[in-house]
Amino acid sequence: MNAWFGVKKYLVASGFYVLSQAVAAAQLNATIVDVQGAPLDDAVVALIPAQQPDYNSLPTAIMDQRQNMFVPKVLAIRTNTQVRFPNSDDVRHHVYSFSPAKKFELRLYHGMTAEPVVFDKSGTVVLGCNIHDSMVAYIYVVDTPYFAKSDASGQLHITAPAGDYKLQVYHPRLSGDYPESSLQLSDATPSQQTITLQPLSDSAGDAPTDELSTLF
Ligand SMILES: [Cu+2]
Repeated sequence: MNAWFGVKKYLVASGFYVLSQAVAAAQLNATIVDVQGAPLDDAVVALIPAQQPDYNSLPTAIMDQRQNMFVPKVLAIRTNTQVRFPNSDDVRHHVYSFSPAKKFELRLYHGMTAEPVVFDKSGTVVLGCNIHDSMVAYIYVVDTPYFAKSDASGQLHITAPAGDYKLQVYHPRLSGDYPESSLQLSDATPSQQTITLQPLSDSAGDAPTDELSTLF
């Protein structure tokens, strides 16, 4: 057998190997806790790449209203995601936000009649209902497809291509902004992170009704 042909075959094979390594998926496993070490649910971690991957099709997200509550209380979405706000209650709700990332309102309605809303700017959007002051929810809009929300045991998992990211963390009870940090994901071993959130307020707070009353 021709030796050079054998080497060429090897080079081609290893070239494919390098290519497949370059796009290999890496994993972040994070545990979100408070200063006492108690697990926190509803925390959102987002990994921001240096360059955002292309938008393919973005699934529509749902922020439901059931028994005078928003469901879920925390929704994480990528920028430009369309969100529907069905009202599954018998009473009408009037959904609004005054957050700089998205100001909008859906006037008194129930069922599926509200037009979907596109969230085109990253940031925190606090939702309220003009009728029910206790209704509050949070939409975290992030410039990345790589994000996840912690479960009841404070755990979350993100799969993303190996590489360098900015790590952002959100939680409704977190006072102020969580300091942005860097994270390098390697495909060799999953990254294990424990993220401690502080200071935390006792409650997530009420919807910004004071701002609303100044509007009407
Ligand atoms: Cu309401």
